[in-house]
Amino acid sequence: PSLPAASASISLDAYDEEQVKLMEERCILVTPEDKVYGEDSKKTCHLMANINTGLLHRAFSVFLFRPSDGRLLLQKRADEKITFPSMWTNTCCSHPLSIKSELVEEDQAGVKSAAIRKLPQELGIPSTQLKSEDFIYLTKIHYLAPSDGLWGEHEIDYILFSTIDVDLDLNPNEVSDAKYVSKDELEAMFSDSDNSFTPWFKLIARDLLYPWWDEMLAKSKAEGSGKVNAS
Ligand code: DMA
Ligand code: MN
Repeated sequence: PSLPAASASISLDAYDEEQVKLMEERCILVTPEDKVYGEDSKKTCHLMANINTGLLHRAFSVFLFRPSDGRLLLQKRADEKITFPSMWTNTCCSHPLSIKSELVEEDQAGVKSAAIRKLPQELGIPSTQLKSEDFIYLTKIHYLAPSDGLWGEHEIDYILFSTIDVDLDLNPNEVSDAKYVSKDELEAMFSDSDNSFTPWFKLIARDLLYPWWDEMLAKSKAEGSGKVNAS
């Protein structure tokens, strides 16, 4: 990729202070083959001017299911978010940072560690309820999506599934609502034009989610926990 365009000239004054601070985080720059070659700020990585030159970074998307009924936990992004505000999406998304522990590629340990950092920060899940071995890595997807013209996403996104019980205490600066949904309830939400959804969640839901979800439900049943009882 060519060098990113200037990011210093784009003002963040109009945005939420806490979210502006997070734009200083150091994201991991990767090639389309997901080979790490550097780092840059979250701000630089999410400006469409830079994405249009090929700038690509590493991310993760968590899908958390409730063991008792196999329902998926969705969140609604806070109005304060700079990219894709006020949209419904999967449980939690963010970026592994360019630090030693989150750069580890063996067993996808780096992205799992980033997920264990962000689930408490966004949803208030106690860290004690989160263990690396409870996250299953499914695949990674390369996608590009504009948000509002100025901002967008261009990522290699690692998909992580987990079927665990958690307590929630939403951080209103990140998440304005959350709910557990069955497949039918999710379809009903998609059909309601009052709801908007992030482009990556729509993409994953359309192409990938349902076979995995079915397999997860079947496996929970087969394991004889007898706990999952989804319609
Ligand atoms: C970025 O999510 C990651 C993906 C997969 C879109 P985000 O905008 O929620 O990141 P953060 O929570 O760090 O702002
Ligand atoms: Mn991103």
